[in-house]
Amino acid sequence: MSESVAGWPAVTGLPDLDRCRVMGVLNVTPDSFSDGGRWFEPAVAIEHGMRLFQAGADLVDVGGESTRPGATEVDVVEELRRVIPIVSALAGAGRIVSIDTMHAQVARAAVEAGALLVNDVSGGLADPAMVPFIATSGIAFVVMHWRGPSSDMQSRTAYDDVVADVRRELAARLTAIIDAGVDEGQLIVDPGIGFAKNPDGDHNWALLRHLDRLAELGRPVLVGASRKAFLGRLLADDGVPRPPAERDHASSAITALAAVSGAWGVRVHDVIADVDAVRVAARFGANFGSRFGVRP
Ligand code: PMM
Repeated sequence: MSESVAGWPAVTGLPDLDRCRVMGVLNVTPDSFSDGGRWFEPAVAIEHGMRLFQAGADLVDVGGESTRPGATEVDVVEELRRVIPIVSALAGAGRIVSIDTMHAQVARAAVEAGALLVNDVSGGLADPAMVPFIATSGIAFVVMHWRGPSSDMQSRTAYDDVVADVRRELAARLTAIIDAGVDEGQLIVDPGIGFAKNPDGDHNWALLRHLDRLAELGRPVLVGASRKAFLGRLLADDGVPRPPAERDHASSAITALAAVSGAWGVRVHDVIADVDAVRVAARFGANFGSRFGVRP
């Protein structure tokens, strides 16, 4: 396995960086939990994507289907209509684009349009054609921890030990995906913060505290905690959860902690603050020798 300059395993087709990557979120949906509808018009979405890059995002994750708890599936034709013009425009401008989709057909079209990474919240489980496409294309692939569709994922939150169970389930996915012909170097893992995790947030906090256990799987770890409900609950005033758009400072604090803990990347909405958080963490981590797989 080749090593990147920072000690993280290299990922096929993606440039090396000596710090945690900042992946900006671009949801081209009418109904995502934190920014639904804001970037639904193509021209507005492209402009927002370019703004994320100008703010310092290393890559932008374009998604056309909301995965919030209770969300229903989007028709593939509609998903293609939403995301492909955006991927084409951003990739055509020489930027690194990731496609957030559970559909192989959308992943294929996005890769043809220039995407360098496929981010599948189902880890290849939702569409049987996804893993074969990843194997033949050789494209980088995010394998997120997933226990079932968003429509009923909150009924799948039983764990004996959430860190050990998520790690074991991710390891099983990696093995199955590699056995299906995908090269290990294509793979990134993600604990799936907020996906089939308990509503009070304990599962999410345990996973964030033990990113090192996930890093032991031998692949880079991506973390998507930005603006999620467990932060709204943490920051609740008089029992009323803080709304998504007011969770960015807490999200950036998680970015700094995740980066120091060895996260390869963070998937975030408020890119400017997170880029600064990553720079702080890189300096802080370097002082303490905290790098991927190495305990400070
Ligand atoms: N979370 C969301 C969507 N896509 N992808 C990865 N790899 N990890 C995540 O945690 C993740 C994801 C849901 O959040 P959003 O509605 O803000 O996009």
